[in-house]
Amino acid sequence: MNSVTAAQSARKIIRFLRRKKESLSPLLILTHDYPDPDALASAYALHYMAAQAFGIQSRIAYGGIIGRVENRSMVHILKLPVHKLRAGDIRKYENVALMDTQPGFENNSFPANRRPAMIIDQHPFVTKPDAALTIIDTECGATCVVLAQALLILKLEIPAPVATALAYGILTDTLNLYRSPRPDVIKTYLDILRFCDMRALAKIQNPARSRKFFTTLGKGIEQAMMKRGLMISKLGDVESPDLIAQVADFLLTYKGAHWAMCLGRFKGKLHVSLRMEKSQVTASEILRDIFFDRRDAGGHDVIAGGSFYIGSKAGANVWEEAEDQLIERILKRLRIPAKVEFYHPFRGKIV
Ligand SMILES: [Mn+2]
Repeated sequence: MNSVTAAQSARKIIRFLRRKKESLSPLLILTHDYPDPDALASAYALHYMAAQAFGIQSRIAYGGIIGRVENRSMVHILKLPVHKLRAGDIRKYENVALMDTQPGFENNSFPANRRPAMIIDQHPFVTKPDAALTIIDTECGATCVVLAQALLILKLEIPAPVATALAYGILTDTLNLYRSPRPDVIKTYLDILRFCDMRALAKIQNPARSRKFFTTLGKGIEQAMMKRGLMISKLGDVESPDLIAQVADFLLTYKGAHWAMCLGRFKGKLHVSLRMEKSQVTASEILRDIFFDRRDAGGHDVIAGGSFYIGSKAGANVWEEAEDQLIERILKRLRIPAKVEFYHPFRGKIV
């Protein structure tokens, strides 16, 4: 059992920044690719704290794109100073802080042969990562809880955009605080909430959705197939990997679905999202078990994701084979008998 509190981790970060402030500036704060609200909020809070309390200049960068419409509206409404990672960035910056990810994870653009200055993450590691400061708190609910604690401990003024980003990061990563095992997670959220812009938060949570979102969701529903509480949907090519996660989230809400797995193709990679109802087993462990390389998957207790390269010029049969293999493996892993047939719950006559 992990008995660390967010405050203990936060104090470690503060001590580290205080001790290293001269040598850390300028700092590159790198999130995982296709950053989610937690990664964005963590990076933004570190960026703000480093400058305000320690005079450390930093730049926030992310690989991939910000795909999910809520996340784009978060960046837009809160005016988050985040930038797409440029080709020379990692070479240029001696100091890199990895947020909500770790070196060696497939989900970030950090080279495996470099040692980051800082790692602040909540995901269980496969091999213990090495950095000047490593904070991995697997029970903090969201990585940004630790950063929020640091701001509170420093008694820094917390501007509304920073607080709003943190609150949204905590809400999304903990499924509205449902998945927050420790009382200090809820306490941190409540402490931050009074600095929030609630109007901005509501706007971020209810963005206007594109036609692409609806057509992808429509395809996800049409393609959905079910077998003993496991719902699987193959989306084919998608415009952004975030859509795969969103469709998986949605399909899991179907009555009787205990598991939802969505597969989608994006830029030569097969992306997989796995969602589960309860967490007697860990979703990320299951996804790792069925992947060909365990390092390509990660996540939490009820949410997991991963991707691996198939090839941008690969033929349809190569993609299908990889998808079918994953489906075969998840059935085995969940001990669902092969002889039970899949059925399409949303096809056919509507009565
Ligand atoms: Mn996170």
